[in-house]
Amino acid sequence: AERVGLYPGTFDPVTNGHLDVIGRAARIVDKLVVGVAINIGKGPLFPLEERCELVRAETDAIAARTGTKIEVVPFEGLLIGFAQQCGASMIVRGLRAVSDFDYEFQMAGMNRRLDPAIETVFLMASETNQFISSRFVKEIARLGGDIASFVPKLTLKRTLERVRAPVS
Ligand code: COD
Repeated sequence: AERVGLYPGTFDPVTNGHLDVIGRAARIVDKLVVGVAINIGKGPLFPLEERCELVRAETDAIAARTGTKIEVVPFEGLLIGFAQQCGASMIVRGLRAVSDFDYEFQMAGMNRRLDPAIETVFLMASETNQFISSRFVKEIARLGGDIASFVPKLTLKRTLERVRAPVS
């Protein structure tokens, strides 16, 4: 049977850290769904559609390189329900520092209670990409720092446009 993995996140915006995890996940599943959460709570910088567009722009090359199908799909509501809908047998999450652990540990535990058949799998990015976070990318861009080595090209362009846009 086809092994389907779901990599969920906010991707506001997608970074080289996310892409690193996607590349690794693509090597262990037959099909990878990248689930882009609406996540109003986080007050995203990018609207949902644009976050999806930016992820899509980068995943074609990964799909070609690994031979894995990659679908970028927006979702709303409960993650585990979306995972079931996708036919996913695993949820992929990335781990950076110990600081991610507590949140990820609780999330994996809760999701296991909700559906014991879906396994959460943690992947680490390479040393170069390990420390990158969407939150700091946005903060550095706002403060005029150079984010070129943290995000892919299109994301770089769009992020600079957004942080430079006058506040309306
Ligand atoms: N290296 C490795 N991993 C990384 C890196 C990096 N440099 N950067 C990010 N990651 C990992 C993150 O740790 C995370 O695992 C993933 O990539 C996505 O990151 P984000 O920040 O884009 O996404 P999150 O963490 O905001 O996503 C949270 C969800 C939207 C998945 C979560 O809130 C959710 O499931 N919402 C739906 C409602 C729900 O079901 N809630 C109950 C959950 S138990």
